[in-house]
Amino acid sequence: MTESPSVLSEFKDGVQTITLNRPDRLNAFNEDMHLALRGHLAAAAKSVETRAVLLTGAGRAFCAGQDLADEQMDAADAPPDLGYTLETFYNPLIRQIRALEKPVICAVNGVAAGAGANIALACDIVLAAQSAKFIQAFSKIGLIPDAGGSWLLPRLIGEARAKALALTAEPLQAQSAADWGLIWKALPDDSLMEEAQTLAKQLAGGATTGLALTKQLMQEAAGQSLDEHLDRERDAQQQAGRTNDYREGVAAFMEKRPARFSGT
Ligand code: T3D
Repeated sequence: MTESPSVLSEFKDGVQTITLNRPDRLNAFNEDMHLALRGHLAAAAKSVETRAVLLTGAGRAFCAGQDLADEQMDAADAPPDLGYTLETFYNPLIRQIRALEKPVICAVNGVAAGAGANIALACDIVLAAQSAKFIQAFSKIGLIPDAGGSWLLPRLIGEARAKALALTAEPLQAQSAADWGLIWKALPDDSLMEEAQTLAKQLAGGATTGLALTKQLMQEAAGQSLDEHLDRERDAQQQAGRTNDYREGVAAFMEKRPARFSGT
């Protein structure tokens, strides 16, 4: 296991498992944790062996968002430039997750609050422990939902629910999050990690280019007309059709055997 104080990373069966590791602070983000996570995601993006990423948290929380202990101000202090924090840390992180050409699974092991909730929601498939909850905590401290939250939430669950969650900061239980379509599944606490690992391993054994293109297409769709998007599908399918994995997928189907995808 490669270890840094604030983020752990472990490789097995084609899956890079990345664990936010500041449990005493409910895995709240400081600068060190941002930089460590960025480094592990960049390594996962670059590694040919890594074909899926699993993101989770150590201890009882997934992530409580920004470390507010770093944000305390005296009355005499000038107001902070939070735009800088977003531009330097959160925005690159969300872009990095969305651009990663491999599936990113998030196992939300406990409370996900503030930017912590929205980082989870930016992942491709979100599983959560039944005891976990999602909190758009920003309004409680006078902020707006960041880390992509004000974009993702209305798209995932509609404007009415998105606004209510953001304006009230009411916790949303994992099962309701799943029922609303905010996440993929809520699972019993004691089976979350096993199921997340099984899913990540399954995706790591998939046709990596096809999965990456699928992710990209889904993400682009909201900003395109059907006409534009049909062209994008044509180009992506052309690319997928040129992979070894497509050849293998068709051969495996015809030979009535499981496909052995190489990720090429
Ligand atoms: O730069 C910028 O600020 C811009 C970017 C902003 C992005 C954001 O994420 S803003 C939103 C920041 N997050 C929050 O407002 C959430 C704050 N935390 C909470 O509301 C609660 O802790 C939870 C609902 C997440 C969990 O509640 P509970 O009762 O299970 O735990 P707790 O007792 O509140 O927390 C346990 C410990 O973790 C506690 O420390 P202690 O008393 O044991 O020494 C608490 O202070 C600490 N902790 C929890 N969240 C944070 C935190 N410490 C620093 N920062 C936190 N965000």
